[in-house]
Amino acid sequence: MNKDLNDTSEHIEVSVDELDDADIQHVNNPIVGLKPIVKEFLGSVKEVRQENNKFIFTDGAASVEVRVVSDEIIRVRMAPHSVFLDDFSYAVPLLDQKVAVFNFKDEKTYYSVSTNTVTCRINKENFLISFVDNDNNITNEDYLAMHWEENAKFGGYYVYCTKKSDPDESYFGLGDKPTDLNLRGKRLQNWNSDTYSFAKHQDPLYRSIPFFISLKEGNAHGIFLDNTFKTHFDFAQEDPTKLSFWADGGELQYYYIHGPKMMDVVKRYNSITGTHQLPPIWALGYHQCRWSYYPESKVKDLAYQFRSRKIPCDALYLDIDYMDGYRCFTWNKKYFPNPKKMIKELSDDGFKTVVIIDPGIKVDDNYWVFKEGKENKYFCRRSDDYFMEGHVWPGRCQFPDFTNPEVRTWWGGLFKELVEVGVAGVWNDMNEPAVFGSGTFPDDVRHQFDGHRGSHRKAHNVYGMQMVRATYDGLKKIQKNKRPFTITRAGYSGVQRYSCVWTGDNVASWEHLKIGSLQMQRLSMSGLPFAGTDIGGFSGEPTGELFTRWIQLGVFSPFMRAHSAGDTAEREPWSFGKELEDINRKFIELRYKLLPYIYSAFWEHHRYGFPILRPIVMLEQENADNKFREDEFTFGDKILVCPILDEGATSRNVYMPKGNWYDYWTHEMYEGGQEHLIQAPLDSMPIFVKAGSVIPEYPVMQHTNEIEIDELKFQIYYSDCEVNSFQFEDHGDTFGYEQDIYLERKFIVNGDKKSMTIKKSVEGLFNPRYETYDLKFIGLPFKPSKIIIDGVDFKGEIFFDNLKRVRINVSKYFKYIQILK
Ligand code: MIG
Repeated sequence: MNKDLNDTSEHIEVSVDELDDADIQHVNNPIVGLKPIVKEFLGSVKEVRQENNKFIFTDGAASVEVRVVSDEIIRVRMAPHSVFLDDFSYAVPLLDQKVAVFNFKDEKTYYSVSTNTVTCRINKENFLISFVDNDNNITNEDYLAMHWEENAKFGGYYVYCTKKSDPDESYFGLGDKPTDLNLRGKRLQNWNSDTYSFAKHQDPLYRSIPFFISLKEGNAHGIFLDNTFKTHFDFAQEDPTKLSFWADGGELQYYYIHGPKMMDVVKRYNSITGTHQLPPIWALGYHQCRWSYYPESKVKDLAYQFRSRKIPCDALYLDIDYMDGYRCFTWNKKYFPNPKKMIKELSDDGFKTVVIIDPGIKVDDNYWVFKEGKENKYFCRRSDDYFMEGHVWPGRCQFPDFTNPEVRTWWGGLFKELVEVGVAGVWNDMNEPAVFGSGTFPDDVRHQFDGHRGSHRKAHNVYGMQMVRATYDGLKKIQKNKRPFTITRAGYSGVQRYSCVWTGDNVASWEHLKIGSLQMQRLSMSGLPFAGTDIGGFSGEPTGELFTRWIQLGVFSPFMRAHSAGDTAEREPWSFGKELEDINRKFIELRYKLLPYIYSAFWEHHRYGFPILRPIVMLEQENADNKFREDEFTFGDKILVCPILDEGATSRNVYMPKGNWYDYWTHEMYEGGQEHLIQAPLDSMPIFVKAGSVIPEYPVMQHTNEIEIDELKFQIYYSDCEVNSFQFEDHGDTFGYEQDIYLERKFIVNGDKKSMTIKKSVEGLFNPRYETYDLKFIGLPFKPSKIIIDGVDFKGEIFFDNLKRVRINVSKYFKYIQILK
């Protein structure tokens, strides 16, 4: 397509026959034939004005706002007739961050807006926008001027942005897509969908996270298209030189997030959309779910099995059958005659009870939830004011409009009784929203959208997020200082502020084990690190081997829950015979041993925005081969996880990033920057610890509340260069950490051929009861003759074994330890 740059008209109109293939596919106009499809493009810049940190450019008719959000984040918005929509976002609660300085320049061919790290250039002649780093490298550049197309049926516009793509550029992110980690060459869309037994590459699934990371010649940046309508991304599929994203309505509004480190892009994305609260520590234990465990005797037996077989477990789930005719907030008294008593008994045994709550409210005038919703006009309505009705589990249902703050408050309050009964967590399902038959709501359903009214086209992708937000806020209010635990299926960017997610109805197959690993890594890179799969696969029957390999991956799933559909065989860690039960136990125990490490990784996310799972490409983004490594990742920054994902495999190749790595099981050391063949019979899984790490460990517990620690264990891995570690600790279930009631221990480990040192400092006001540490030094290259602690010779016994490990007990107040040859 040739755009006439000398055209002086306000916009440039392009009719459909002037567009090449790559543009035609963007055309999605339902009234094709009534009128030729015309795309309008920004023309040349005529004028610019500044309002604080915003710069508004216009071509005489349309306007573009460039806003400095932070040193590394710039937002771009486009308004076809210069009327910007309300500046409202469910995703971004923190729009203006600390901006040190920014500058505006009027150059010969372009205007520029720059911060300390990035410059946004707006070409005067053709309105093309580019982003440039401090070394004058263009990191991101428009291919076409932003454009739009009127939507005659609904009003508003389809809005488009087309940028250049480098042949070597890769793309990552976009949430739960069940496809290759590197998205180059794919076209994907976001429209929350209930996708039972989804297939590899199927799109879209349950969540809409319109955020991606580009990686080009080792440098990364991110784009977050904050638009809740159906959004589309073409990652150079149609044309290897173009990247396009567009939306079926709303405003073209995107954030450019500067890198160049992928890790920083994710952290910065989380800095605007928020991070998870710190989960209650029990939420990080092993959870057992099934559709459904009922009646009460079945649930009690399940609890009994866990404890008598000594398989750790923190939470049991009640799926839809606990309710009376699937009416939310009721109990089936035949199955559960006294829920309060049952939950109390489970709790005495160390089990939390989590219950499911769906959005569909049964149309039944004798049901108080329906009556309240009806009286107060809380349910969604169609364009002509009819109620939005659809069939789901309870039969004919109506659906609360969770985009209305008043409805959210009401909904949040409904949890009072469940909390009083003792329920510890809430699982929100079917909130895409899912409707039997039609799939979801029709487009014309109206939503309040926090005062920025819109149809379901605009509200669909945030419906689930607003439901779980109502749930989270309600629980938080009712439980006071106790951290809520919520889990949701649907979500939009920012949902991490309210909930963890699971990947929905997967399948008991080896392919799905791989898909699950990909989805968790991708969710983590997309700002939603607290995620997990249905361990074992929801539909279908896993073999014992598959289940065990899934439990192994599950140890390193941020959310670790086994779940299965009701029409499958029983699926507990002991369901596949004694031998596999023992292996499953060993790995669930590993989860509990690593809990203080896992909990610390969650703190690092909450406080600093780090992802929890980190694909290899994030660790070594300059190595081009890593763009395609997707079957291993680190959990936090110290543990390299290499799950076995193939049937019958008893070994695998492991790529270790540069540096030295210790086998978690044998303590053998490997040199990184290369692949190693690692043996992994069914009772093992390749796990490696980075040299210099300080890994805290708990004793095996049956649940997180079982044992008060009387001495904390640390494994300290020798390194010949300086390495930082930290460990986080607090009460485990309150918001005390917001008042600095927590403890963050920082360690620095270093070594040479003749000595090893470890320095410790602390931050925060929490003081655990135990007084000593049990320290195990691993991989020492020498036999120690002397240990000095804070300047004083250590007098106790020094255990040194043939695996070059030293073990000592020391006071928790130590600051400095030296081990000498
Ligand atoms: O229509 O509540 O993804 O985890 O067990 C199925 C029953 C509804 C779908 C969820 C699944 C849950 C199931 N639900």
